Amino acid sequence: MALLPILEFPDSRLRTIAKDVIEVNDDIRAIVKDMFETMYDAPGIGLAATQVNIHQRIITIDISDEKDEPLVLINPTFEILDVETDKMQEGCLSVPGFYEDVTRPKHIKVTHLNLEGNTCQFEAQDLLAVCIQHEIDHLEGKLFVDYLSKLKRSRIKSKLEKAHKLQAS
Ligand code: GNR
Ligand code: NI
Repeated sequence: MALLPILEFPDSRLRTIAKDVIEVNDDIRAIVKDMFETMYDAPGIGLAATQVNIHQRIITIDISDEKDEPLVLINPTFEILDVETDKMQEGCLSVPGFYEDVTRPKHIKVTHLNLEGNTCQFEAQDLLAVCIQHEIDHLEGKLFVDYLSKLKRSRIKSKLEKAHKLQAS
């Protein structure tokens, strides 16, 4: 049982590209358990292993109101099913306190391994599709602030750096 510290922008470790999980074993299942605890505690609707400084392709998600629909995606990939996009206000546990609109494909097909190591596929739309794309971006070293203007991103960076300096002193 462990809450894992969450890296915050502009920490360069958030730019690490995660590696595929080779085998879904008890070590991976222990990481998933800690990630769920960390995500529910934060609280967030999703968490990518990258955010807790574990550079393997593992995502936890729960977009339900009751927080009783945990979803684990190991080695996730997605295909865009529809040209339609959706603009949604996004936030990120690694960019605390900032919320900005991001446009992404609205309808995707996700392929992943489950906790038993079996390949699974499903379609996702709306908030779930947004969340999955946001988390897969993390595994690729990408953050939602990368979709914003340079000016907005640099303002967010300065404010967070200032906050981190205050926290350290
Ligand atoms: O908790 C989160 N909320 C959220 C809202 C809109 C779009 C994406 C997200 S994911 C975020 C948690 C997080 O940072 N996951 O990486
Ligand atoms: Ni995030």
